[in-house]
Amino acid sequence: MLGRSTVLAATALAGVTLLVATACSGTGGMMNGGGGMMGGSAPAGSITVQLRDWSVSPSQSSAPAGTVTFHAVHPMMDMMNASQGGKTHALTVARKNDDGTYEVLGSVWDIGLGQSKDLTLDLSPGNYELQCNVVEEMGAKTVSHYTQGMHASFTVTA
Ligand SMILES: [Cu+2]
Repeated sequence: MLGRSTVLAATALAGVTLLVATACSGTGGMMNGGGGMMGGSAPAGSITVQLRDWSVSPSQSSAPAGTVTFHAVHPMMDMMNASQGGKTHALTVARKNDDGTYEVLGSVWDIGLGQSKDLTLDLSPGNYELQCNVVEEMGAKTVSHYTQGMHASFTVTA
């Protein structure tokens, strides 16, 4: 009697373990709130934005108005440049106003080497800029990622 219930319990436990393993492998970034350790997988329909020293490169430079998800990636290959800064990057989506000023709509910060974070926004038609606004103190000098070239224009169409 005792032996049989032990076997049943073990079988049930094995089933649960298998379910958990399947759920994790399917979602990637789930374990740490969307900041996948190894880059994470891009959500369906998202625009991948490569953040490197010193460039911002979206997989497409425009999107139709509505909900847009940016999958911001700081690729492992960027480690070659680590000595000049760029330990972490960030992604800010800013709308460009007619008077030349920018209005920040959303940001994700602290994207370390090999990591990614997602940013979902509801965008209306217009001109935008994708920016990395990280500013680092490198000894005596201040390194602004934006000034180094980390920005790209982005268009939202009607
Ligand atoms: Cu940066």
